[in-house]
Amino acid sequence: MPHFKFYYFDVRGRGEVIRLLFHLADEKFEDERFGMEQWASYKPEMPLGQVPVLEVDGVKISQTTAIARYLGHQFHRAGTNAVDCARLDMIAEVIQEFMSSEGMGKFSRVLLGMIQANKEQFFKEMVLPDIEKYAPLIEKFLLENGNNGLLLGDRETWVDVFAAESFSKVIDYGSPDALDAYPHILALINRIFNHPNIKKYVAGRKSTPA
Ligand SMILES: N[C@@H](CCC(=O)N[C@@H](CS)C(=O)NCC(=O)O)C(=O)O
Repeated sequence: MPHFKFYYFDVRGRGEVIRLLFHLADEKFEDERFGMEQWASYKPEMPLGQVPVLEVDGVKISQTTAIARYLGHQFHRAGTNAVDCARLDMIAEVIQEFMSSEGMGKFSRVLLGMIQANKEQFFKEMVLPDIEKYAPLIEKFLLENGNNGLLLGDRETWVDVFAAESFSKVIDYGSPDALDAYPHILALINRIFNHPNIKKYVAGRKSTPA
């Protein structure tokens, strides 16, 4: 296995999916966490001036989906043929759009106080509409796969982890009932976060504001 070093802020944000993929695979990585006050010294070293970034034997990879897809292949948590890989990419793009959408894209910065707004009101007025737009699409893919709590096939892939982490944030930081209308997404979250490796990591994880 290569040496992995992962760079991200000391929050879940966009980066936690990568940490979860390492824990799911039970693979070691250096988890380099930093605060906003240290960011200026890291930023010039990052390929796109942003994080998350994964360094693989000294080579830095940026963009959440590129890193997660790479780990999916590395840890055999990807599709097993080109069509399945493309279908997983399609679903991952939907999740990435959700994470970059008008409300959801800003929600972490609201939670961290970087955008001044009332958290509850922002969630209700800005994030809920994004959930209503994107959650039905994910719900449909889950149903099409046979209602086993996974998006494709019968083994957890990197995209299942990406979807579970992204949607669980609206429950954990928004409202506990935010996904009540989407039982298949709830089943996916339940399945991923009850995987023994992930459950063990989350049980010992410190709580963060975003
Ligand atoms: N499309 C990128 C977005 C990355 C991104 O927005 N990163 C933010 C943190 S979540 C960042 O690095 N902000 C600091 C900056 O831009 O200076 C991805 O998904 O990785």
